[in-house]
Amino acid sequence: MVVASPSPLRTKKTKAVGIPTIDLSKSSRSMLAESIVKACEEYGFFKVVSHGVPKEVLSRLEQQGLDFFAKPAAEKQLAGPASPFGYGSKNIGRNGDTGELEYLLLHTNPLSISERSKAISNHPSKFSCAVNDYIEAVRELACEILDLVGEGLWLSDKFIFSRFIRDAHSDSIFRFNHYPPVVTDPSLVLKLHHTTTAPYVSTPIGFGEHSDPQILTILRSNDVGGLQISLHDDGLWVPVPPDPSEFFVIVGDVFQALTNGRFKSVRHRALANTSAKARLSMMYFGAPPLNARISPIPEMLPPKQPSLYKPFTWGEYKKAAYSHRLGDSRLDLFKLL
Ligand code: GA4
Repeated sequence: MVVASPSPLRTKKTKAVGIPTIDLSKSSRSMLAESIVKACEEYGFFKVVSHGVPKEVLSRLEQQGLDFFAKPAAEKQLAGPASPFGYGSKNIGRNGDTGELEYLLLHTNPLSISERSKAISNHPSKFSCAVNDYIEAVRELACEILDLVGEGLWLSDKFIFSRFIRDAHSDSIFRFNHYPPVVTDPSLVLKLHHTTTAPYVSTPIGFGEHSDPQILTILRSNDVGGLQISLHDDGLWVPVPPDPSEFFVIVGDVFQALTNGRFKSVRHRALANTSAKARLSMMYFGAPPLNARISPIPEMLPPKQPSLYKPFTWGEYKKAAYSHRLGDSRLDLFKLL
């Protein structure tokens, strides 16, 4: 069932909006399917509760993230630079985007995780085990959501979406973002640094505005806020109150293309963290194999409804994404009309 979340936050240039919430333990399968499709169409974003992923899987992964980011900078650098996988700090992508964060980017392939974990943790098998268990659990959740979408859209092949991320060659990735507390009080910045350079006057950015290129993203964070979504082109941002026990689902560009624009890949961003505690978020980005061909599925192309996008492979799309800036509208590059 879709319910409005209680008492959303209200800050400058933001809008109070209830985030759609899908309770997987309630409602019939067909009602769930209908609610998820509606949330993907209207918001491109929703929260999932009663998801069935054990708490222990979440806390074990969180601890691994905290342990890594607590290491001295020089030790963390041994796991970098992120090109694209590994440890990165402040630089995002290859084209000059920056943010007030540090991160770890990993391919979800267990072999690749096992290889990388040696530079990340003093207990590599503990780290890779925590990451693999988490990925396995959220992949299952993602597949369940994708199958419900298939049912909600009345597709002849209900598993068409989940098959992409179940594929052994799926290009899905995993990301830890760590947003350390930043100082925003201008007078404090001057006192701290004894400098005349301009201090922050508005809230700095943690991770700039963008849409996710993949099919869908499953996000979880600790109890520190910062995530915002943009629902309409009205320049207003909707703050997403953090909920460490639940997941948020983000529609990506490929889902928008597969549904011929019926689903919206939501633009989102994370503000720099102005609280005293660090924000830690973890994302699973569900993607097809590199050679998978992406074009609107037949049911999304009724007579007189032309395809909005040129067909592309996920590899082609990814290449285009990585050669542009974070905030660019990548899907526009493949628009037909
Ligand atoms: C956004 C979603 C994922 O975090 C990510 C990001 C990637 C990166 O950080 O390397 C990108 C960004 C993301 C989209 C455009 C390109 C690539 C940074 C960037 C400027 C891992 C992804 O797949 O695309």
